Amino acid sequence: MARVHHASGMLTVKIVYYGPGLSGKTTNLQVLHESYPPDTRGDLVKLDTETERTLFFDYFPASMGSIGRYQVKTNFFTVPGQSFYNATRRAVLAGVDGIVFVADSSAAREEANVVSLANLEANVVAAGRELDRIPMVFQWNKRDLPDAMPVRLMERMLNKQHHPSVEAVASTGLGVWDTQARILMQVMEQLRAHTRQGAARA
Ligand SMILES: Nc1nc2c(ncn2[C@@H]2O[C@H](COP(=O)(O)OP(=O)(O)O)[C@@H](O)[C@H]2O)c(=O)[nH]1
Ligand SMILES: [Mg+2]
Repeated sequence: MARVHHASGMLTVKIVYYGPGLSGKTTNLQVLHESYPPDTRGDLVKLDTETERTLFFDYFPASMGSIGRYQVKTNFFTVPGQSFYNATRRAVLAGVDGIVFVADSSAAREEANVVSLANLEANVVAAGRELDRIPMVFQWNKRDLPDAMPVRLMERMLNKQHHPSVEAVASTGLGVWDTQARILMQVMEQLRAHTRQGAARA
């Protein structure tokens, strides 16, 4: 959950980009990083192998300005998609506030999307949490591909809880900002709801 540091007035939120290998998670973070004004973002740390795949994860922090008396900072992460990096995925997911599932629209990656989503659910459950209670956005990426599956089909296959979804071509930047705006909106709504519940209990 989001960490509130009352003394310093800092609220820190963690967003994780999940999905199969090569679906466009690193590309999302690169575009997003460039979109934030330089004085609001920290360095983008990319740990890539020579095959362009993510070895561990990518990360950057950004300041969102203030909400009430709190300065909000968001840490954006990606996970490595390949099956053998599950320990890294679990570590990155710890304390996540919002998840963007970057699905590859290529028909050739249909199974890879399903496997990655099942892996996400298993890792969330292993951490003692429920996926249904974590804010989530689906991104249908690579809409430019000639073998892109119909969005209708992807919604039915992957988005059974009807989370918000965004069509994207991350390599051109299309949909990248909208995706993060939607996940941040959901995370903030959940935080507000928790704050209200806390106030009601007090
Ligand atoms: N055609 C197409 N290629 C994309 C798109 N987004 C990312 N890519 C490419 O897909 C490859 C894998 O992207 P990357 O961000 O490294 O995937 P990751 O493994 O999920 O981090 C790279 O060559 C990207 O340029 C897209 O929307 N359309
Ligand atoms: Mg990557």
